[in-house]
Amino acid sequence: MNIRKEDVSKAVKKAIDEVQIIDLHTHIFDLRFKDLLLWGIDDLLTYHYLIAEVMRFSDMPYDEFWKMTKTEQANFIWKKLFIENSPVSEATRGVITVLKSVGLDPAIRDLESYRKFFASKKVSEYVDLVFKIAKIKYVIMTNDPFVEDERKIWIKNEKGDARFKSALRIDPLLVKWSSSYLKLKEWGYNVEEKLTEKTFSEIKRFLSEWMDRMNPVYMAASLPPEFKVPADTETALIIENAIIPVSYERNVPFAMMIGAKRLSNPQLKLAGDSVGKADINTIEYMARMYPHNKFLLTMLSKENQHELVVAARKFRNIHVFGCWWFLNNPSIVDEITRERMEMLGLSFTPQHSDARVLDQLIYKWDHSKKVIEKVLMDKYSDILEDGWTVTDDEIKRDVEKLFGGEFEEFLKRKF
Ligand code: RAT
Ligand code: ZN
Repeated sequence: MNIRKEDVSKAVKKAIDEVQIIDLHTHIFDLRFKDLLLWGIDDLLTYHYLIAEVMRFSDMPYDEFWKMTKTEQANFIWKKLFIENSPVSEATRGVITVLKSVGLDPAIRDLESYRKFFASKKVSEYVDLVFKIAKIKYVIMTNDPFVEDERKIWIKNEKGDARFKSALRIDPLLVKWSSSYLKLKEWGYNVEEKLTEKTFSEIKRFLSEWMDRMNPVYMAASLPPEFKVPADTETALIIENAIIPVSYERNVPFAMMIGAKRLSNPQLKLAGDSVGKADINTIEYMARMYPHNKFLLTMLSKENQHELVVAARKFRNIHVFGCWWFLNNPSIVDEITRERMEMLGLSFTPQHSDARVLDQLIYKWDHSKKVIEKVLMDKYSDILEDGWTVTDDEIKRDVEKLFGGEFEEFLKRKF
């Protein structure tokens, strides 16, 4: 039934509230990975986004912070960012949203009682609870075969939880070849540091074997602002001679997450990465040169967003996803989502969570959904104003596309 103008908000809200989300990029793990799955209040408080924030309110030497136990770090962060200051940043606000959503009272500000609540939970039940609250259909993990703790679980070939799909993360191959080739050698691949034909074919064998093992939805790498293809660099040569052919043969898209400046402040460790503007020519070159390949794209710099959308308009083998990391703040999600919708319609995925802690699925989605809802309401209002009509079913269809449906369609297409 056609919706009246004044009822559009309600219909969009309902569709967004009910949609089952496909979360394209996270760092959470299923239960097979035991301690690699982070959850609960102490993991929430020691999230690297909060570590970066807390150090701004302190002159504690970095080493001293890293020497503390996780509980001590969490106490410190709680005191500084929640008690001595109001939690108005996006990452602190997220903790409050989680507390409230799991039924705790943020107003009591009692860290010990929150700890007791999480200690009483069984992790398997808690996974179910978080998926239920956040309304997640499935998440895609980040799976790096070069991380020993992960690798040893994968090689057991145990069956996982269908709600956790995998993504084969290949940063070490692309950005640390001088050490990664030694690992490949150790694992029985006949490679040498020099990028010979034999080495490319062994890298391809490595990727294929890990694809057999992980059944990944895509291959992914986070790449620096200076990322450039074509070029006479290890990164570019490995991409064009190994990643691109395997990605095509196996029909496994290559996700490029571009613009992360690693360890700008090494003292902050994982929290020390920064951002830089990247060169869009590389993306257009790859999409043009390899029209039968599929590319998932997200860029970290706000300054790259407009040209990325334009590139996606030119190349249908690019699927743009997410407001990544430093962009995942309501004001920026709002702007970028409008920009994308105005130029791509519904042919993109506005958001992924990047959750590192299970519970973050709740707040990252809660906050993003509120913004996406506003954008969509405005867009429907504009066309209704001019006499177009929409039905409940059409709104539901559109919302499902934005929260993973269009991504799945992209995966099915053959270019
Ligand atoms: O958002 C993050 O947590 C970052 O540290 C990165 O993990 C980034 O998302 C990545 O996947 O490289
Ligand atoms: Zn990530």
